Amino acid sequence: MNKKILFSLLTSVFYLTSYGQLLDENFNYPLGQLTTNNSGANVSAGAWTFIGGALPLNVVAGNLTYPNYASSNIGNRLATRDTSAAAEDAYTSFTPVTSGSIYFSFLLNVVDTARLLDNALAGDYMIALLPSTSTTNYTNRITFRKGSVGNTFNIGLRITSTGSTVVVWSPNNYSPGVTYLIASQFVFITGPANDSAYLWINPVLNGTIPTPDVAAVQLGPSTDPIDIGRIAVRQSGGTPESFIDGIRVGTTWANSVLPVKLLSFTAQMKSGRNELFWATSNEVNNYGFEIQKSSDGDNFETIGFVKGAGNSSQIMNYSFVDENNTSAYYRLKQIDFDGEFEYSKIVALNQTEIDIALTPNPFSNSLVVSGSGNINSIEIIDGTGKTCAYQEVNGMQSTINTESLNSGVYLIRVSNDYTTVTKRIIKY
Ligand SMILES: [Ca+2]
Ligand SMILES: [Ca+2]
Repeated sequence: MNKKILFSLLTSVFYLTSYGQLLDENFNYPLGQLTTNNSGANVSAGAWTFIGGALPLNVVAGNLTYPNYASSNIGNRLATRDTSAAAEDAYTSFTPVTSGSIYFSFLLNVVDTARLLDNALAGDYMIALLPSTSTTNYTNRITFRKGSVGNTFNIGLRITSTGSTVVVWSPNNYSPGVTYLIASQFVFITGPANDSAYLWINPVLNGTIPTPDVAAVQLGPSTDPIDIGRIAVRQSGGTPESFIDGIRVGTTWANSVLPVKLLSFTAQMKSGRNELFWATSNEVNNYGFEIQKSSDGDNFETIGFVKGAGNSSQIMNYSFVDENNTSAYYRLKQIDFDGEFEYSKIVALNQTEIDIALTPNPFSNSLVVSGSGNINSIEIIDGTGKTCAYQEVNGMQSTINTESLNSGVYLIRVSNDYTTVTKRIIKY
């Protein structure tokens, strides 16, 4: 029996909307100058603000990619240059954070180490955090200098440039032409001149927070920032020509550096029930998913729970069956073991087309009408438009008595709450 009802099927690829996620910058902009600097193209449409320096930051074609990183291979990328001339610095803003931690991560691919400062020196910084009202009080300065062997570089962390803070260097030499994932944490600590910062280079992305490569503490007498609300990209004579991409900022490691990446979320009405399917590509600390349903897309109730993988770098497939096949909105509430949670986008499941099976056709004294969803009514209409038979239905299948009909061609009209389908039938 051809028993099929077609319904709308919505599929999308996205990340879970992170609780605690403050910025996800993939440079998904047209190519050209990032800001309004010197009447520039402003391809970020004001998302980035010019601080100073003439030679502009440019969005250029191509992407940086990094396995299992959520902001990999999206949009375009940012190009920085090495120059002794004044070059543009710019920042972008996010909701200011005043306590706890702030994490940020980005992808870096250095093109040329030629102009980097000698490794006996303190180097120069290229990315840093800023308070929400400052363009000068840089914090968590991600700093570069020449490596200990030719054509390599070192990466270091300097919490500020004031007071007696120093750059703390990773001991490793890094190479041009390789994309690195760099992550950093700033920690607000009660009391003056005592905040701390951490740095990771290529952290493992399939577990809990790894041990940092570098730790730095604000030594004073400088003043700790009152808040952090901006991240800046900076160019100077001591920073490398490079590509930067995939800048993420958040208040937790799991929600900034490594969110659960939801590859797909699909809903379909099938066989009298609603089926949900989703897949993740990496999970950290994932307790599981509450399945939430709504009739209006606004007020959701939890109708089920599916256990998560905990920690995984594999593609994980999940499904859930809602036996109630009404039109509905669905979303997932992904919950971490520590109780933090985030919602997926909403998938709407609306019945937009009904397809029915009529057995037999041509028919004689009875006709079986089948759908895989509920049918509310069946109506048979003759060539003059007159209703010859009508039957209310509460179910997916019904048999209608057609003994009283004369031989000939009719239309059958099958309806439910959402739609009506009309087909041609013949009585012999
Ligand atoms: Ca990108
Ligand atoms: Ca402090």
